[in-house]
Amino acid sequence: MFTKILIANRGEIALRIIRTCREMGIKTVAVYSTADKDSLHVKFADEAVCIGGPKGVESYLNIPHIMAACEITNADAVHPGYGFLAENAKFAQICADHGIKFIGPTPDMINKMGDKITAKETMIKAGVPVVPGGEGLLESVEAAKKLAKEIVYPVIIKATAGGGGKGMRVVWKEDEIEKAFGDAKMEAAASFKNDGLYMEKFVEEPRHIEIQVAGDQYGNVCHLSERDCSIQRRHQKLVEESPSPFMTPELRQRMGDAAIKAASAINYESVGTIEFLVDKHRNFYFMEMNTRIQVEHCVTEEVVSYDLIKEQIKIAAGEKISGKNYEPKLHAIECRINAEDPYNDFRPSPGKITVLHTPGGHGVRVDSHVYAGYVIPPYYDSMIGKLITVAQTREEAINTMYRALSEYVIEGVKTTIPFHLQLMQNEDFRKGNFTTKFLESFKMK
Ligand code: MV4
Repeated sequence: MFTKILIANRGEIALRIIRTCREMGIKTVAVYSTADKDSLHVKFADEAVCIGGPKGVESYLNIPHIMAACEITNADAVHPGYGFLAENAKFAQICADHGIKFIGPTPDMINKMGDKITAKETMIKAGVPVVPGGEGLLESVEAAKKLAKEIVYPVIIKATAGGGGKGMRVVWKEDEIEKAFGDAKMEAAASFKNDGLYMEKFVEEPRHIEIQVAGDQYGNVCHLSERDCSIQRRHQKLVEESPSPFMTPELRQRMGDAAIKAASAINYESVGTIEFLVDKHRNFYFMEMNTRIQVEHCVTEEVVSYDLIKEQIKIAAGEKISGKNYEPKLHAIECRINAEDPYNDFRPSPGKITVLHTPGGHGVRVDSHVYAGYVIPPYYDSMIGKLITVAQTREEAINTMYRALSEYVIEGVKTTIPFHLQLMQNEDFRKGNFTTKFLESFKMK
């Protein structure tokens, strides 16, 4: 097992990783930007190293500075968390080259899933269902028009280096293709320095359901059931839950099998997530694989009783997993509490938290790095923390969530708490009657 892990991240996930390391008897090193000098991850780690200025590129994305911090603290492994360098194959390779274990998959696995056309080809070969579409890159507007006719409108143009909605355009008829192709290409080039595009059939009003997987260094792969992430806005998830209210035992069997096939196809090592689009007929299609721990991993932890960070560290240290799959025994919901104003188009609201009261009680978990007096810097994402509730049934988990949200007091900044309170009372949400389009028509009262 490792003796000292450097955490190349900040905020709640840095704290989350420090907590598990403490329980495992592993020493921790925090790295921080000058904007984060008063952060809890800095105070709670055994050691802390300042790695640069406030901007991501100056600190949490600054590979030479992070490697120097590893060197001076003698860390034997790096945990990248999510975001920043978590899916950066170059960083994973540099760690390997310096004899430092990157707690995650190999650079080759990151690359295979990072390029969406390659990922899709890999899935087709493995027998995992994918959205019907063209093979390979779209070479021209003419080729795009020809292909769209074959696929039948509506179609969607996506960036091969994409994910998260950037460089993506839905096209409903032929006279929109030229502009969509040009716009997507420009956006992809600007966002990823890779303007490669591909096309597939546009699945209307899908649900976003993802399967958590884990694989070890010996070829064992298991799944830990699903999370429903359909409640999102502009590709930002706001609520996640497990099990999905749309799930059936038969669908879980099929999606679980497909997820295991997907991870096994690249000999996946570490914890990861296979994202699927699910249509109203319960047809499902591979969308992408996330080769990292995700923000919403907590709902899975609560329903299957499994510390995913601990498992991820054990896998990286060369331990075997049992290989058995996990079924949800309870129901968990997570609300992302962001410093954003839900009455003003979710505009970011950084600043000082003047008053803080955190909820507690039966079935309540709060993963957060903030405290009264903490200043939320404007440089990073606006997440203040995650409120997770767990109960025997979905209805009880929602009721506990409503109660916990009512207890949560955060003053000084605007938060998404009022949004979540209204969502928990929404009839369609309570019935489990929602798709990824749900929030487009949701209005704050
Ligand atoms: C799609 C789709 C419909 N059909 N692909 C959004 C982000 C990126 N990961 C892929 N996305 C989508 N791909 C086909 N063929 C709809 C979306 C999509 C979406 C997916 C999951 C959750 C929310 C979404 C919101 C809008 C569009």
